[in-house]
Amino acid sequence: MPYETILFDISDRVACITLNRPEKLNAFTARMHEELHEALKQVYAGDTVRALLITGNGRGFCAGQDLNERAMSDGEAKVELGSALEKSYNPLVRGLRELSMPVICAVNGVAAGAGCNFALAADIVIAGRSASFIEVFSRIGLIPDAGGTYALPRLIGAARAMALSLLAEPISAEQAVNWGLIWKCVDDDKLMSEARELARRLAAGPTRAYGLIKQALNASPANTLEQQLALEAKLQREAGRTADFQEGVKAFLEKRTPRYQGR
Ligand code: T3D
Repeated sequence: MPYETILFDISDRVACITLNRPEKLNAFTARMHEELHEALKQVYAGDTVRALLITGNGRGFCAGQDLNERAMSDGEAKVELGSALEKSYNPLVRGLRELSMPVICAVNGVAAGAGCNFALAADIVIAGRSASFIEVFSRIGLIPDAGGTYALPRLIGAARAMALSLLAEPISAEQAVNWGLIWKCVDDDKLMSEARELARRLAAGPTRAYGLIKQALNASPANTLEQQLALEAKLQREAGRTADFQEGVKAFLEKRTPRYQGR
């Protein structure tokens, strides 16, 4: 599929998806969802990719759903948004959360609505200092979707999640770091070099273990201590069987840098 709304490339075992509708702050369209689905399929399928980096082109990261696709004249049948979510946003968020490799999101500008929650579905979010995050939904009479009502209270607590969602006010990248919404904020001109460096570092790491770490931490909020201990034992059993674990121990004992194969 030739991409019109995203850029996609793979180098140094890192796949990079760049949302590419800069004139509309990279708002999601149906076409963009199709292309993201296709690109993620390529990431899943290839055994060369060991980390995924996501960013946006231009001054915005993503302004959420393109509202031109939701314009309704009086009397016109309303779009069935539940189905729209099931078809596009939900698989997208699930796809990132379940991807068995690290997903890094470099937020280069405003991240609004589903654009904000798409970013928060990544494993590590790093933002440029001028970026902002807005749970903009209630401004147009909607609720946070794309996993926002899941991620927000878990990341920043119930009080902040509620106020952000009800008030739909932007928060700066620095505030997002202070609240624990994202990992890090850097100067705008350093964003892509830092994010790429991070992605390359993770792509050279023990990929299977990273996938298992994601599984363990993503399951944690719903589990009791007993369930989580059992899950850790199950996943550590798997990690202990990988060639990377063997290499990690060997490299430690030989006092050298490990050479992980991702298996
Ligand atoms: O529908 C479903 O499937 C359910 C799922 C919904 C998920 C959602 O994401 S709902 C929320 C949708 N998003 C919004 O409501 C955000 C709308 N945008 C804004 O509020 C503002 O653009 C921002 C706060 C994000 C940024 O403001 P600012 O002043 O920096 O930029 P701007 O001038 O408003 O936008 C620049 C251009 O992008 C402008 O186009 P123009 O006038 O220059 O041709 C603007 O219309 C366009 N744009 C920005 N956001 C969207 C958009 N066009 C279409 N849809 C957008 N979401």
